[in-house]
Amino acid sequence: MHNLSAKYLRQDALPYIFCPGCGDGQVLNATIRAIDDLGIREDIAAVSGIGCSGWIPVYLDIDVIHAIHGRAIPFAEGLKLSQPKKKVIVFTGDGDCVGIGGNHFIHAARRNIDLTVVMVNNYIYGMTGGQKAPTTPLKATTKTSPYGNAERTFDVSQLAISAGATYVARWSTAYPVQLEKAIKKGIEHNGFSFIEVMTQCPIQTGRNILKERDPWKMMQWYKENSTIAKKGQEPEAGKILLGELQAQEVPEFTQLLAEVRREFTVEDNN
Ligand SMILES: Cc1ncc(C[n+]2csc(CCOP(=O)(O)OP(=O)(O)O)c2C)c(N)n1
Ligand SMILES: [Mg+2]
Repeated sequence: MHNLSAKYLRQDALPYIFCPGCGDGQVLNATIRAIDDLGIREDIAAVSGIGCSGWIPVYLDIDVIHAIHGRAIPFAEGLKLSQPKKKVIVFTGDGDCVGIGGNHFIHAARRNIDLTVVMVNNYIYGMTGGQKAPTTPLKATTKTSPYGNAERTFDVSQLAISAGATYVARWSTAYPVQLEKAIKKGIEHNGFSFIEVMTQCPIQTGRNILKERDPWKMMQWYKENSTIAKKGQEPEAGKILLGELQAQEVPEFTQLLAEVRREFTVEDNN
């Protein structure tokens, strides 16, 4: 067994529930490498919602809360507020984050609370059998859009930026090194960090949307259909924009809250 696997995985929880070729294992791999590089195992806690992607942190031998569908972010906010020194990382799916959990997501971004949210975007509700999500491409067929999806989609990274997230990056599983670096930067960033990972789901997205179930070919598809953001350069139209999309220093919520409490207490005592 690889030494990082032996060091970080709960051996008694293995084997994974992930299907063969699922990108969730690659997201877990990138996260383990980021945590190991930063040397912060003791200072980190993970929270996830419900969905295949919600299982990503369950295998990590650190403090983990596997919460309820759409509510990973509020659980994480509660944890961060009670233990502000902890670095809290959230694993969520596209349905979990911006379907049922959309309202929590935008408000946590607006507050700029110090969380690192890693969202697996597989274009679909994977765990429940392939229903359309707010990220399902227009006209794509799914179990709940058999004649094609008539809904426009969320660009979730842009939504995060508009709502106030102060670190935003989007990569795909075809860029594991860049993904690990983005997770590291997200953890180090003091504020709301959002990392969107375009991830192959060979079973649901492969069967229903991309009509290609070979995980390698799916990763190639993501590579061919994406473009990397470069300063001063217009991105290629119609492609998925990857790269660091936002990096701003703005006062963080738990620190602002402590400041407001201090000011209030001083005034109250006078
Ligand atoms: C309140 C509630 N509503 C619905 C469900 C059923 N449910 C479980 S996971 C899921 C969607 C999962 O999709 P996503 O968040 O994209 O995760 P993925 O499985 O694709 O990683 C749904 C609808 C639930 N568990 N709880
Ligand atoms: Mg999904």
